[in-house]
Amino acid sequence: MGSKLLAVVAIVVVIVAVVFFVDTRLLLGPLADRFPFPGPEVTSKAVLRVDGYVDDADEVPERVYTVVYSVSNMGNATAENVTLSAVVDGESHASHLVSSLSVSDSANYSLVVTNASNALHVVSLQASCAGAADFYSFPFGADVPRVFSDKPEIVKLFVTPRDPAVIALKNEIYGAKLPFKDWIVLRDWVGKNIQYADDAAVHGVREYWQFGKETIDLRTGDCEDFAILLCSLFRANGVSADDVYVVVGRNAEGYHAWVRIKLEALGWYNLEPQENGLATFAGDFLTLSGFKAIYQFNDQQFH
Ligand SMILES: [Ca+2]
Ligand SMILES: [Ca+2]
Repeated sequence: MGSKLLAVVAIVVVIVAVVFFVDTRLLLGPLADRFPFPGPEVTSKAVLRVDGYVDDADEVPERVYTVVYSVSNMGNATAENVTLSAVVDGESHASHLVSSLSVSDSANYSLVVTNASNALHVVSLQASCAGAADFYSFPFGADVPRVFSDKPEIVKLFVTPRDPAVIALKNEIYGAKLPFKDWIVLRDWVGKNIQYADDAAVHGVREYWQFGKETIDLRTGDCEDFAILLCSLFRANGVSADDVYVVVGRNAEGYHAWVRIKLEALGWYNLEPQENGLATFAGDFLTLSGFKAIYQFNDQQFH
């Protein structure tokens, strides 16, 4: 009886492990190729993407900045009646209506910001049409403050799924992809390849939030740096802004930051980015128990 029970437990453990850890597409892919099941229907859909940067900065004495921005259709169907707005420091600077945007086409614009102060300015671009929307923010004029902040427009800038360094790392991690689920592969890389280091030891200040690109270069960081990089990687990998966040929280001893992700079968899951893939479930639970969330954010949202 005892050995039968053990066998049942072992089978259940294997099934649970397969469901949560293994990417069944990779296991079933070769089978599906041999026995062609009816595949998913190809749907036609417009997919919008906004992009922008500061092209020309005449800093002294007038502080005039030229912001170049665009909306592109990355989907496989024409986008009709696309609205695009550019907001600088919370004030609308321009809005456009593109009646028709063909597949792979872009509409390009620029605006000039005059008499900008030497403080931090934030540009927010938003595009939408029936069935598609995109949003992107970026700063100019001054360095983003690197200390703990509860200002949504500041903290959102730290999650950078469009940074070429983040995208390159995501692609590099997949170059050596094992048959595990995407979120396990990405968290495993971050947990194994980024070493913990105090902000004081690396930057000489008590608190210093690093952009994902900086953590990739340094290969060191503390809690928020791990969480910001991992959240940026998840977003670069296509996880919706509704489904993954950097969480800033605290317990009796102090502040901590981690990642919260919505998993298919499991729902919301708190993940300790300093741990590798083996820590999934038990390790995450032990490390994060006792912490209470203060706020959560990604590049598009702040709650
Ligand atoms: Ca820190
Ligand atoms: Ca830091």
